[in-house]
Amino acid sequence: MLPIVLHNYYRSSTSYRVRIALAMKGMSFTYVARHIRSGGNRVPDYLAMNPQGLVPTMVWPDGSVLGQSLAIIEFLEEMRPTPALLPADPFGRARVRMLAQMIASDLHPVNNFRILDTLRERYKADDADVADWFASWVRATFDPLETLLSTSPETGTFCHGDTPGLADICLVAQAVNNQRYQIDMAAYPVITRIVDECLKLRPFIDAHPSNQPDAE
Ligand SMILES: N[C@@H](CCC(=O)N[C@@H](CS)C(=O)NCC(=O)O)C(=O)O
Repeated sequence: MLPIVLHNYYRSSTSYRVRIALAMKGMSFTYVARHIRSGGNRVPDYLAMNPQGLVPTMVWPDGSVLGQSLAIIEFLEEMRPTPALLPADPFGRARVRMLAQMIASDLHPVNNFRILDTLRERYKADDADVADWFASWVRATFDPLETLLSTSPETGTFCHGDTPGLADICLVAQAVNNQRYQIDMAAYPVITRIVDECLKLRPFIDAHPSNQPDAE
C-alpha cells in the first residue's frame, strides 16, 4: 500500500496540528517539505492539489487529496478512531470543537503569513507593527480561552478531561507559534499548564517544528 503523504512546512502551525494527530494515532507518513517562505506552496504541482496554496495537504494512500488541517484531522479520526481525539458524548465533542475553532477559525487566519506579509508590503508595517498585530489577536482569543478553561469543570489535565485531543492539538500548535513573537504567557496559567503537559508527550514532541527534516 502507498504511504500517506503530508505536504507541509515545519514552522506552519496548521501542519503541526496534522503531524500531532498522525503521531497520536500512530500513522506513519511520508514528509514532503513545502517551504512557504520561498514559494513551495505556489508552484504548479502543489496548486494542482491544493488551489488555495496553503499547507498542509494530505494525500491518502488511494490518491485522495485533502487540504484544511481540521478536515484532515477529522478524516483521520474517522479512519482510525482510537485513540480518540474527540470525546464520546455530543456535548463534549461540541465543546472540544468550540475550543479548537476559537484558535483555528478566529485566531490563526488573521495571523497567517499572507496577512503579515500584506501588512508589511501593502501597508508598510514594520517589525514592531507586525509584532503588535500578532500579539493583539493572540490576546483576543487567549483571554477568553483562559477564562473558559479556568472556569469549566470539563477542563482537566488537558483542555477536555485527562486525555489530549483536538483542542489540545490546536492550542499547542498556536502556543509554539506564539513563541516566535515572544508573547507574554503570564496571564494564561491554565493554558500554559496544559501546553506544558502536552509537550511532555511523544506525539507532540515528535511533531514539533524543531524536530522536522526541513527545520532551519
Ligand atoms: N485553514 C487552513 C489554513 C492553512 C494555512 O493558512 N496554512 C498556512 C501555514 S500555517 C499557509 O499555508 N500559509 C501560506 C501563506 O500564508 O501564504 C488549515 O487549517 O489548514
